[in-house]
Amino acid sequence: MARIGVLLMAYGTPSSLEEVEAYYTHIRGGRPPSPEQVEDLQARYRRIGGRSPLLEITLRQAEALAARLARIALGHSFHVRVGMRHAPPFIEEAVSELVREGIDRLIALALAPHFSRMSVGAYHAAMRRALAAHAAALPVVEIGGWGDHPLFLMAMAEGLREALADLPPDATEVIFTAHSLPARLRAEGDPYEVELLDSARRVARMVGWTRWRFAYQSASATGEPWLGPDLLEVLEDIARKREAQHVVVCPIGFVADHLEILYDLDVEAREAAARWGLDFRRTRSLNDDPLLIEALAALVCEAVARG
Ligand code: FEC
Repeated sequence: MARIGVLLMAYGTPSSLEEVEAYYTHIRGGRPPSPEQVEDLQARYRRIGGRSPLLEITLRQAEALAARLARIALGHSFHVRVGMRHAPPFIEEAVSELVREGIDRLIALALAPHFSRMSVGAYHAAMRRALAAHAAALPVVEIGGWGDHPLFLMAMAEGLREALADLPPDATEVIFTAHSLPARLRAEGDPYEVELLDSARRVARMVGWTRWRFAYQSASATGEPWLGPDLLEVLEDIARKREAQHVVVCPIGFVADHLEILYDLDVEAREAAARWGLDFRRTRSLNDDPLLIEALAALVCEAVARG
């Protein structure tokens, strides 16, 4: 019987407003943010109740995945641990724990469905560094982009169908969104955009919805161009051209409620839409939706079969 470690990785969130500065410094690769930047970020957390639910939701996803894998078993024992990129419990701590538990192989799965060198690639790099620090020569399977997984697409399509249920098709625009990244990735041949557009196209087709477009959200002010169009520009454009009265945002690049959903969409984009006279809705986040958990379990089983 093999002892299989499953490392579920997500972005990470500060546990309190006092932790925001350390968190932000970590995101910036060790460069401390200015006091104004810290205050601005703390203000966003305050608007969503003081903290983000990301860690709790990721732990729930891990618990549900562990329970599902225990039922499948395949003659193995699965050890599911959560490792965050920018806040405790860090990826490094989770890897140490799994090594201590004596796993004999590791499956690394980022809770971000679309691969980019700067997101999922960086999660895997952190995992590899942590393993190297233990001189642990374990077989590792890194699960790459999984935004084309049928169960993930079905879960997203179900949420979109629910959100559209009472809306008139001729006055409603669907906007799929994902976290923006620096635009230089395009020239580098990063698969992020292609994978995102493919997911959006498939979900729209599953729901039978033709009035949709894609926008990026949550870009940082780093002084370089980021992938666009930005969601707020798209909302303004729709309102100015009177293309729709209702907009439904489907954040297809995310699988949990967190700051970028609860503030960037539910506060910032909603307020902007209201200023422009648009009725704003968004699809529910998957969180621990059984279909998402089933998708994650299937990805792990495929990785076991491969590796
Ligand atoms: O709920 C929470 O507390 C955490 C929410 C959160 C998620 C998230 C996901 C992604 N990010 C991605 C890329 C970048 C790049 C930078 C960047 C900066 C921030 C900041 C905060 C933040 N991100 Fe994030 N991200 C979340 C939160 N992100 C806070 C810092 C303040 C700000 O800029 O707004 C720029 C780093 C730099 O300055 O150099 C790049 C990507 C994702 C989606 C994939 C994933 O979940 O990993 C890509 C959730």
